[in-house]
Amino acid sequence: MPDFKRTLVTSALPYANGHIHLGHIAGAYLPADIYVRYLRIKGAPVLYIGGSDEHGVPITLTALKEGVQPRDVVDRYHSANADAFARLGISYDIYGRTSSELHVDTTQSFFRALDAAGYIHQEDMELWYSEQLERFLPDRYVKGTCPKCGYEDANGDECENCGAQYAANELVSPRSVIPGDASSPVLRSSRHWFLDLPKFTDRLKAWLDSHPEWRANVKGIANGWVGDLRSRCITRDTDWGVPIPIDGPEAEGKRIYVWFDAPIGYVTNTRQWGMDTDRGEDAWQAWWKDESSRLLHFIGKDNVPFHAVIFPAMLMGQDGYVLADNVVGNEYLNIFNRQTGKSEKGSKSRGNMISVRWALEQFAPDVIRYYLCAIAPESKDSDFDWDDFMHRYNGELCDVVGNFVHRSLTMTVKNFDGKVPQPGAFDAEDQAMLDAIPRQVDEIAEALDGFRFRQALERFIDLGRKANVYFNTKEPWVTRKTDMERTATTLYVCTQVVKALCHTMAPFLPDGAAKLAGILGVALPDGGPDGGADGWNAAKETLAAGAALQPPKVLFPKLDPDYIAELAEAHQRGEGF
Ligand code: B3M
Ligand code: ZN
Repeated sequence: MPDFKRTLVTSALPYANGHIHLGHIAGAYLPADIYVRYLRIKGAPVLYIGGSDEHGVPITLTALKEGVQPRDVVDRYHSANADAFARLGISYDIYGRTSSELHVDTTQSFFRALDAAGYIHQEDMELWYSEQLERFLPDRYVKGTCPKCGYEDANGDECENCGAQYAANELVSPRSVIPGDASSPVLRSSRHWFLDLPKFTDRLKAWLDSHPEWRANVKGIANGWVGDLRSRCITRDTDWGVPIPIDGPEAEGKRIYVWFDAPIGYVTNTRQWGMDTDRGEDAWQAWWKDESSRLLHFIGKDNVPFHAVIFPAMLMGQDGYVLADNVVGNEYLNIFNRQTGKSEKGSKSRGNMISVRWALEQFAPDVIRYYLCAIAPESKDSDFDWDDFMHRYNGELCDVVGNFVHRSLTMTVKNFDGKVPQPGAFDAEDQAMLDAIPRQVDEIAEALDGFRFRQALERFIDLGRKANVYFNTKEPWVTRKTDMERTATTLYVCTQVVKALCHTMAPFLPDGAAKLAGILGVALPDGGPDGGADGWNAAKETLAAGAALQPPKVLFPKLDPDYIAELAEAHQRGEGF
């Protein structure tokens, strides 16, 4: 792997047409945030870009159904989602918007550059049209019967049931979904712009082949696409979107397609960040156009083709852009239904999803972060299950790590005047525990470097398990009555483990880490775009005897089973949003 000077991390831009939910968090946001926080504490320069996706049919349809303007919809959900992310501790450097003026500029310059390089052409297409409303019905504005599987509620461009994608005119028995539109859609010709994806086939293949380390699920989807590339329509008949940068009647009533402009939002938001932070208009280029910059996309599985094929082609078609070094795609978070005893697909329309804002009304951010990382759907789908949620959090984070930290610090503060005790000679068990610290810290790092977040968290808990075994073997509550030097040595060793736990929990559990750092009086460096001190390997450094400790507080309060049962019932009634 080349030596990268900086890392640019992106998380998918959620549509600003609804509240973000735990499925989103487990897929594209928490893993990215953990990774970014890990780089920050290591002192590696990193920039984390996010924002709202504010164009496209999902937004205009919501506006239409509510009888408001698309602008009203995106304003509402952009701020609601920015707030939910912030409260959960998803630590973006910027949470931007694709409805901004700057984004029009970035998108149009992509379009122009690709057009000038010969990668865009025009074609006439047959599209559904409403004679009653005198407008085209792009994508989800029409529903009908799937030409492949016969599903009767298929969208105009794709079938949710079988996953098929098809041309509009293949849809059987189309009907308009616009309220009040009683006419039957008819086919009408419209001229559109297409991106010549087949021209990128060889380069895309070579690039994908150069990344054997990517997750199998992502590689599989990407290779499938690259094996069968067709030109893709990148414009739509709509008035909500980035205007096509072409003068003339053929562009009238048309806009750039949302999936062309959305990933460009990462570039726009990097530009915006540079200006907001007074680094200048060109600051974004160091992140996007310098070979020593590493680009990472964190996304849900359904977005893989756009991040591992189409957007990379859009970058390849211009000069100087870096390509993603990894596309970390996740599977889905399902919901375990306690009544049926079955796992079901989580979705807002089924009423079984849990929104971030609702979850934050019930739990501290660290509680949610812990469970979603513990069950992260990395290589296969996973289930959100209330019993499992309580048992994992209470049984692992509270009982193993929280409990060890609390009893170690309480005994130390009480028996040694609020200071790290002076140890005596180490016996074999002390030494084994001390030796385990750097090993375990490196193992957690190794998992994080490989984007295996579940495993990283398991290794973190494992350090707590080892520490509890040590504590129980040494019985400082017994030796305290007979052998103060022995007790001092034991608690000195325990304090070193507590310190390592503090540094290593920081990427996963930022609030717990900050509290604990305050108690220990240690600094947790939090670098950023310019990098900083290495606070990760500082986990292996000793906390000197004599260092002052603050009285401990409970880091991770336990969840009450009755309360969880109540919430599970409320969720079952559909109140989780
Ligand atoms: N808004 C789809 C989604 O929210 C789309 C992602 C854009 S990423 C550039 O899942
Ligand atoms: Zn189908």
